[in-house]
Amino acid sequence: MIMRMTRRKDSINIMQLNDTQIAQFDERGYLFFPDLLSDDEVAILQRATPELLNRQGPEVVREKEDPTAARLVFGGHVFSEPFRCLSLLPRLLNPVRQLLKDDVYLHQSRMNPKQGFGGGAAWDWHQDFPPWHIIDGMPEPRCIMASVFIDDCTAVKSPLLVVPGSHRHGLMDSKLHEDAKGKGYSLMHIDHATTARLADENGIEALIGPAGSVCFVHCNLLHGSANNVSPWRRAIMYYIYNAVSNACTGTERAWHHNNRDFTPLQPIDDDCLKAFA
Ligand SMILES: O=C(O)CCC(=O)C(=O)O
Repeated sequence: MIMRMTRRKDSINIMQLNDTQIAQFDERGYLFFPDLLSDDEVAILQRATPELLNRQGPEVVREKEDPTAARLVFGGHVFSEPFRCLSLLPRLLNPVRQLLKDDVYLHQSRMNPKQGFGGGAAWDWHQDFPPWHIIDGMPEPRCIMASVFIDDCTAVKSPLLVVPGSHRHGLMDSKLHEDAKGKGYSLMHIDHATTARLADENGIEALIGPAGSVCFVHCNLLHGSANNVSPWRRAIMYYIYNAVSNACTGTERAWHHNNRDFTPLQPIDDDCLKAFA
């Protein structure tokens, strides 16, 4: 489903979702905007991406089959000024605050570069909320994953797959994925029978769109993706915004998994990325 957001340049606070869009998010669990960032903004973010991917340290989870390749890079909003600015754009923050009816802070950010030629391995079907609830002590599923397409996400680049409406089934039984054990991240997959039942009821949709598209995804929406066997990278930057009144109580995990700074984020100038041109 393709949406457009009302965007006027004269005020950073004026971009708002309308009632239909809010109702669609509640019904389907996601809202997709194919043209939220301009080509110039995308070029700036693409230039800033190698710095994230070349990072060494505990914030980087590596691909099982190729330890030289990053599978996830957490915390980019702290290491990279363009990605910090992106997280504070009114185009992202305002819709999230509207949908959650609260101020928000960043629970985590992570880039999934999904490298080509199979370098970006599959993600089994899962909801994002279970580990945040079980490990980080996030009380309720009042959290949204703003997924910013850094590269084009086409049908051949193993796009993110979602089961529309599955978030309405609440927290499903899930198990820590074998690949995540001991790696510091927390993929918990949903069993095949449940996935099949929900997919039969609701279908599966692929999130496809040009670089600069943004999808706001409910944290209980069932999603996954296949190996990227194409030659091309398909990077997505995920910002996990949590309602301030839903702050996590756990302290077990590092800041890049479970950020403890609950200060409400304030939108900055919607054109701020241009300063990096
Ligand atoms: O980007 C992808 O292919 C999947 C990532 C994902 O499911 C996640 O980060 O929760």
